[in-house]
Amino acid sequence: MGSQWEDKSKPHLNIVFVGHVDHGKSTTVGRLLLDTGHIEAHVIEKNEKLAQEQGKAGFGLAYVMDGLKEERERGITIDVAHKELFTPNYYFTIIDAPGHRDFVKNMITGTSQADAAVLCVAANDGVNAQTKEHAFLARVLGVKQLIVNINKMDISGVDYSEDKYNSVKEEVSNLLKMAGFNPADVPMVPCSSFNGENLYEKSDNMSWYSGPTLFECIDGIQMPPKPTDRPLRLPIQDVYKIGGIGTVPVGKIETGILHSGKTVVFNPSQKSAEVKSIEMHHTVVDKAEPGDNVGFNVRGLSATDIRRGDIAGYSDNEPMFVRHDETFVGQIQLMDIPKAVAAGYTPVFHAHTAQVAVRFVELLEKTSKAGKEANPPFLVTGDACLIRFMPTKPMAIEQMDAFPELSRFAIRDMGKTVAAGVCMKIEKK
Ligand SMILES: Nc1nc2c(ncn2[C@@H]2O[C@H](COP(=O)(O)OP(=O)(O)OP(=O)(O)O)[C@@H](O)[C@H]2O)c(=O)[nH]1
Ligand SMILES: [Mg+2]
Repeated sequence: MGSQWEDKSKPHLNIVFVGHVDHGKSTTVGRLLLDTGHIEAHVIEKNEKLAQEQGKAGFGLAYVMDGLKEERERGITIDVAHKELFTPNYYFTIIDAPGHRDFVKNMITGTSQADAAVLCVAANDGVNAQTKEHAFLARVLGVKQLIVNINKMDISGVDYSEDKYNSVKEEVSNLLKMAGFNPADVPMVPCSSFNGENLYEKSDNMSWYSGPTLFECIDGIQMPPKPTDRPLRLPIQDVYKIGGIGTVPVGKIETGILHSGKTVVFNPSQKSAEVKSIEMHHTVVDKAEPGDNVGFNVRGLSATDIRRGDIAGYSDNEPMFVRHDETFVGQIQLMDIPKAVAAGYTPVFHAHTAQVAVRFVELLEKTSKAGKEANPPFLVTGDACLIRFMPTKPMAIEQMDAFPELSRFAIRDMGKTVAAGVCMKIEKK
């Protein structure tokens, strides 16, 4: 079934749905697609019948996105799924991320492709562990525009209460401030995705709310101007070997323009190659811009010469990287760390598409509620600190003042995100 707004020449954006497990991300996506005519009612009816047979009544809408057998049996999203959504202004690719803490890695992959995000927060449950973690990760991974769906307004105990909405809204605003978003720039919509209230159709049960629907917020997204006049930076998401074509790295352009026929350099692999052709949405293009997800064919490199975590640029302004015998100074905010950490701590850093174990070499200056402290012996949850770091292997990262979009990182340890930070200064040897 085609949408009334279908037109692939409209500006394209990737939008990811994130938030704590069970807060209604997949249901929101299913409901949006249904109410806007992207899928037909009988599909949902069939899904709902199937869901009921599996003891998962109510999951008919979520099944639109949760297609895997294990997802349907467990009633959770495990891997990211993609769907097209057309609005009057945009052509979106929707990315539905899993909320379960065991699958944050998949959420990271999905979010690193996204321009915008919808954070779903169930009104009866408020801000939870992965609400927090996903908000921080969205910021670190370069999501430029955020929209909040305060969901499940229909549920017993919430009963469409404006007071309940306001208290969750305040809780979310505090979180967003901590994560580095300006809450004033983030629309928040009280919804019931289960019933389809304030998603596409307005709600009669929340007459106290006069703002836009979730669909209107999504259609009204204003993206910052594309940094086309900056040097090329293209973080590599994956590298494929395709029979008859050759080596095809894929990724999303952060800054600059990728041109067919020009030579790119991949760092930290330090390999160069000519771009033979570029493909976007299965169409060959001559050039691609910031925000575009591309696959491009390079001449003379094997699929093992370059890897995920490399950044491609041009040789007149190569992507920066820190070798394993070099250091960089960064400012971090500790979100949630089970024990105190000190110099020597070596968790995994996620920056753009790279994942590298990085050592805390020197704690330079701590900022806490008590004020500032030089060379603190250890750090705990809530502290912020300027730290000198050393990666265990070469890592592409940029300074905040040069490429803010590639300077941010998340720190993960023992299966959870413990801190978020930004690279201030690279110390080359
Ligand atoms: N009452 C009510 N229930 C909802 C609403 N939205 C979702 N649900 C229910 O919440 C449960 C979880 O919904 P999902 O859409 O699978 O949640 P999710 O956020 O995608 O979960 P994960 O992907 O596993 O993190 C299902 O039983 C839904 O029917 C809502 O607006 N109101
Ligand atoms: Mg889901």
